[in-house]
Amino acid sequence: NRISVISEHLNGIAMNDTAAPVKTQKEELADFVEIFPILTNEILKELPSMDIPQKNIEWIEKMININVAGGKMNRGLTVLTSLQYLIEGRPLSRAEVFKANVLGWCVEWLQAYFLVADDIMDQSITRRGQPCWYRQKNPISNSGSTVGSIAINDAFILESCIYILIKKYFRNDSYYADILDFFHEVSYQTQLGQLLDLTTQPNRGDFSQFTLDTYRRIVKYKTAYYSFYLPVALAMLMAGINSTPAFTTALDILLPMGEYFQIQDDYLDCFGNPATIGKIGRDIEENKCCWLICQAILNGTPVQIDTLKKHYGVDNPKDVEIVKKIYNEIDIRGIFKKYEDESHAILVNKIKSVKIMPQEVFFKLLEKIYKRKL
Ligand code: GPP
Ligand code: MG
Ligand code: MG
Repeated sequence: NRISVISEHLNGIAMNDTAAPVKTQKEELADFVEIFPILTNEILKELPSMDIPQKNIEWIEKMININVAGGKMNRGLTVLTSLQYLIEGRPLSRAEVFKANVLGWCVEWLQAYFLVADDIMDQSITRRGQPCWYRQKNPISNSGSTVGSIAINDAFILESCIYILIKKYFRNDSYYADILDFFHEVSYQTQLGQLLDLTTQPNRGDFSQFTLDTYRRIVKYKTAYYSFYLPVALAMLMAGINSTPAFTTALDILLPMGEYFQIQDDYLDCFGNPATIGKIGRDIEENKCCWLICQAILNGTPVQIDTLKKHYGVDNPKDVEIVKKIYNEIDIRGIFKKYEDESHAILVNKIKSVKIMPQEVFFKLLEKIYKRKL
């Protein structure tokens, strides 16, 4: 079939060490997107020989297509972009471009695994403009049931795919074990972040843990490691960097950058356009320790905070409206704008002081997220 022809073709390229042509950003995106069906096929093609019935293979295919593809792909593209800046003075080979993109897709697979599970835990409605996977129609049932709790197992399958792909393409590389370690460690850090995210608000109306320190700890673990540090660290491994100070420098910049990104996410959860961000915010309903409520507690009057305690964390549009009204009263948009500018300036200064590796790695990432609307 067509995919296996392309697959053989690309595997040929991957083995071939000729220099990759210089490409525009659009062409790089097209290259990245092009390998997705090939990687999916790598996973699916093993299943018949494992005696997995065709209807289950189709389930996995659909589940991968819906959950892994269709995001912004920023994290996935970051591996190649970073590698290009890290390898100075010579063009990347076709094999390097291909392998960086494989690792990029592994980060996207990791994210898919997290989001499928997170949407169940957060009782979210939509993701990337369609119903969350657990709310979609069960593809093999005709009784009108949903995927439901099978989505928990699908999240596990998505996780397993990462290791199938890494083994397939990196087994013979000296840094194979390091890649595995990074995925394992970052998964654990993100799981810890998810635990913090879900347990910081055991009782509605209790704001005692809603502080910026608590908030920062949550988002460092639940977002920053996997979204910012992981893709750059993978590129660093591919570039042959193994000095601890280089990884420490990367962490020192990418964790605060991840915090900045999550604060934007929190702002968009409340004020973003669902048609643009592809999801309907539920932070207020879910009683989340998000940046907005922490700021409201810091900036509100005792009366406003008292009102928030009564209405925050209630799954009812009237209560949500009251919370948003107080956000507006304290000019949360102004507070956010000021934060966004200050935090951008701090990151720029931090990046300017980097000597151990090319600053462009970090500037490029920052540029992508500054003042984002989705
Ligand atoms: C999404 O955060 C959460 C994660 C990416 C981590 C999930 C980790 C697991 C181990 C399941 P969010 O709920 O704040 O974001 P969104 O608004 O996109 O749902
Ligand atoms: Mg969540
Ligand atoms: Mg969520």
